[in-house]
Amino acid sequence: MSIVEGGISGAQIVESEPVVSDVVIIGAGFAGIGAAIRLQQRGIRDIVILERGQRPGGTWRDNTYPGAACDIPSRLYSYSFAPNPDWSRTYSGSSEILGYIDAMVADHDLDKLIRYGSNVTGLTFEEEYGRWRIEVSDGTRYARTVVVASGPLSTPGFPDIPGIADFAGKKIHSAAWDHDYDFTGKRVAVIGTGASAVQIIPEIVKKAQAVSVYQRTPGWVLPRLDRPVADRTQDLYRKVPLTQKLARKAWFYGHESVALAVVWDTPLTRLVSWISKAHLRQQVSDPWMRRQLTPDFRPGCKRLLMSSDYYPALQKDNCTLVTWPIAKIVDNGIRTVEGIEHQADCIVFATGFEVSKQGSPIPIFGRDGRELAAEWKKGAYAYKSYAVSGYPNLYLTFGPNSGPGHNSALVYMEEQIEAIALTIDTILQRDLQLLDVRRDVQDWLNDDLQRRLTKTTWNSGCKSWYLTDDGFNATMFPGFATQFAQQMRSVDLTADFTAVAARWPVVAGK
Ligand code: N01
Repeated sequence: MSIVEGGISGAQIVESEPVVSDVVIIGAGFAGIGAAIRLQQRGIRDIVILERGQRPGGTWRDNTYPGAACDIPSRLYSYSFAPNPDWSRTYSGSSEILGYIDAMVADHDLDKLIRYGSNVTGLTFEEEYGRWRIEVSDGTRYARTVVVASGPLSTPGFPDIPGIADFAGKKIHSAAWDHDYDFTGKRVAVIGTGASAVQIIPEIVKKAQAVSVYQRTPGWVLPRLDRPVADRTQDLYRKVPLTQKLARKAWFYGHESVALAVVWDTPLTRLVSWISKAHLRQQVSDPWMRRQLTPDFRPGCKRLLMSSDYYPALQKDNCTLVTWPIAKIVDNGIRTVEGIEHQADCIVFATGFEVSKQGSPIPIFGRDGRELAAEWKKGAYAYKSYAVSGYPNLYLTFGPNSGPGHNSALVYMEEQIEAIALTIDTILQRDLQLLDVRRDVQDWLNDDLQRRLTKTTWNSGCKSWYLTDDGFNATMFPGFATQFAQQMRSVDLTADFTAVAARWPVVAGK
């Protein structure tokens, strides 16, 4: 790290200098909470968490649709620094996961750091002061460092289908469920057949009078082998924590091996499609329906779906699979292109999220007035997924190219959080005005990353939320989780960054 003298002298500081927090974290979901814990464990106390909602939990606070559960085993879909011996099932439901997040907040006394109802609308780096100005719904804040932990899957995405506003019945998005709506006796249309839909549909068919499922692209479905965790196993995990660590490791390496099948095209890819087709054959006897449900893209290109009750639900007497494309939504239902009008009392949109692969999640202005949204117009990029050149002292969780296709997102998140905590600790310890990634290093790493991505399954021709409309992959990491961990552990604050030392007294935050 080449440190140059900079900043302004103490004499230039005016009396009315605002309060500047050491760290502001945007979002109190898994990432924000995890970042706060690891920062605190490094002795950093002056942290404010800005959360636009009214409670912590992020995606698990919002996604409470019936059947919401994780499709990665809980032992692995949790932080290694916050092990939970009490998981009740292999794959926990959303309320249990939310309980886990609440427990972390309570155990680490984080509630006092969180400002609820605080929606961040803009970030501007004030270089002369080495701080970020943060526009929040209730005023302006300042921080020496910012962690953007708002998550890519936080804003419900409604499809661009004509007539959507004309529908006179009930509209529900999977990520904003209305628990007061009673599905009993209703005609329900479900649009989408992705990871959320395959969890919702089996629950809705239990209640509704009729369910029509609008499928645009069938996905690869694998059985989900969910089991309750035995009391004696939980006891063992409590009494001998090493056993829980080993169980997590076993799940981790089990998932790592899946990369060989879903990240690249290998003989194991054929094995996955064979297992999935066998699952389809076993669960669906009608050959025409099997054909409608058979994907025409490589397994892993879109997220693999894990469900043992989705196909049976589709075959219930009150369920219809509609594969004709939707022409428009009308006041009393959905019209498909062959001219049939399917009446519905309610439309469930299981259509995913507004993922900002191109723009930044919030307007962010860095050094010399540059704007992240403009720089990311053709697709987002960063240095090792967590920092962007020209935007010093600002760090991303789930940043560009940090998505896994085969392993737990929390494993990746944890590695990013460690890098973030190390970097922020360095800025504060050394009292740096700014620490900025070298552009040449960032470009070189991204060229290499994009070269590696061309060989992956995600770039093999299907359409998914991982890619921009132009096919740029700003979402996934082309490798094993082990390689991602290596990448994050090899963040080089000396060679890959430039630093400017502060020369003014730091104003303590509150
Ligand atoms: O959203 P999706 P999701 N007309 O984007 C369809 C995570 N997650 O909420 O495939 C008709 O996957 C669209 O069709 P197509 C996970 O990372 C995790 O299900 O584009 N259909 C698709 O079927 C996941 O990847 C868990 O042809 C339209 C569906 O809507 C991410 O969340 C559980 C349409 C959208 O599927 C998003 O999953 C659930 C249109 N105009 C979710 N527009 C875990 O367990 C869209 N569709 C961890």
